[in-house]
Amino acid sequence: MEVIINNTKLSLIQGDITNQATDAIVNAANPSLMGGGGVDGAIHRAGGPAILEECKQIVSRQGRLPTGKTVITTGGNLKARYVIHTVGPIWRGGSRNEAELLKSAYWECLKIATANKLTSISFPSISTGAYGYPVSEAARIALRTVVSFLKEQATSLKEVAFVLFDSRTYEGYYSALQEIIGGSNT
Ligand code: AR6
Repeated sequence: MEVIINNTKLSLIQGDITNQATDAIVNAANPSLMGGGGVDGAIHRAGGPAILEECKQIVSRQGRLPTGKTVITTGGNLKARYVIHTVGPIWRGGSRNEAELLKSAYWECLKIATANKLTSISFPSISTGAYGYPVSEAARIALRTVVSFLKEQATSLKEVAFVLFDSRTYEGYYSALQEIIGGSNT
């Protein structure tokens, strides 16, 4: 599924983000930036040691990455030139500022991509794996944040893709996008 927002294509794809050839892919990391399971593990495996090397340098300079913030590194052996690492919130029932933190993770990725004049970016479904965020709520926040950014901010981005690993997650994002572009909840 795809829609155009202010000259930028927003698309939903089911697949493996490590195969994406966009300028950047986003990693759902943890504050240590030392790798992990899920999409984080897959990106470090596919991209090779150059990514971890740069993450180590960043952490030694600026410390752990707070939730909702981002850093950018090489894409190593990936097709993508860059990896934008962000940390989504751990789901703790919804009253611990999770929604704001998840929004911030997406917004900061779009900001750093724009600051680096990138034209395309791919996102995974941040926080909905090991961090336990319910997919339908996370999808609404993710897509609303991207749509608001594209409507409000000048950006170099011509393409924003969500690369969703399994059909359940894809369906959650598909329903959320239909609801948002249907205009009922923007
Ligand atoms: N391509 C696209 N999506 C993927 C891929 C892939 N190759 N592999 C998994 N997913 P998770 P989180 C999906 O757990 O919830 C890590 O250990 C997955 O099916 O990767 O933000 C980090 O180091 C799910 O839909 O990230 C942190 O400690 C989505 O990516 C922690 O997990 C996110 O699942 C972060 O947890």
